[in-house]
Amino acid sequence: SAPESDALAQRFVQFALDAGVLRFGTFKTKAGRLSPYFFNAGGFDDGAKLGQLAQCYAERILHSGIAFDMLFGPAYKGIPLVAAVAVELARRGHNAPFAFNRKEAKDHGEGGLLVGTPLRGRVLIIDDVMSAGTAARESIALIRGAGATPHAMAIALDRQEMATEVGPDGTVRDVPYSAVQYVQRELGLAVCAIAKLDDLLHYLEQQADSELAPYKAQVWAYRARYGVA
Ligand code: OMP
Repeated sequence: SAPESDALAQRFVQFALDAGVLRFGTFKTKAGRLSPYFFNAGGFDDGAKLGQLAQCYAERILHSGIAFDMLFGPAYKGIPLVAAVAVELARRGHNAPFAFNRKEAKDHGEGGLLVGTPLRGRVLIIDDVMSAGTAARESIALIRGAGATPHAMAIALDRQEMATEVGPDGTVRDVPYSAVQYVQRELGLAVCAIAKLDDLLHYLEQQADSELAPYKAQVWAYRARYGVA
């Protein structure tokens, strides 16, 4: 039966499908898994789509009640995201400073790896997708290194799949919890996602007669193989 969902998540799944950001087929993820779906946030590639995406983040962040003193967007994909979300939060009466990082340190001018307001206080990380959690760990280390507190994370999609870890012998293995669960339970951050795999499944369950119907079984099978409770 269809997993539970909410109106914002369902609107967002529809929006991502219409924008071609969410696609079905055969894709290889960063962790090397063959996935029947892929979410490419780079496809929110015009002003209207980026604005609509920012509205979804702002709505999820404000409804979740997460506290924050500033926003951080990890390079590269998090940079336009954090800027757009900062504009939308300000429009809703929650103006907050923001910063982002460079991947390469500059050796002239103002120098350094960070651009924007110096990291301080409770930082809310704005990122696109969480699968195995590699990107999240990097942001958290960077914020701690700057003396600020990685407090929360807002993402567009939580794939709700098993995180991986490297064993003592160097082999990569699956662990029975997701990256989001790890970041929440072990690192103590609050995490909110506009949508998650369960919301996609809820959406597919409503599509009995559409051209998406054949993908329903594939996505369920992927969840059975790699998903977490
Ligand atoms: P982790 O760093 O392992 O959590 O994976 C997140 C990254 O995976 C994203 O930043 C993307 O580079 C990529 N990704 C997507 O963008 N969309 C997906 O649907 C799946 C992945 C992925 O490779 O797992």
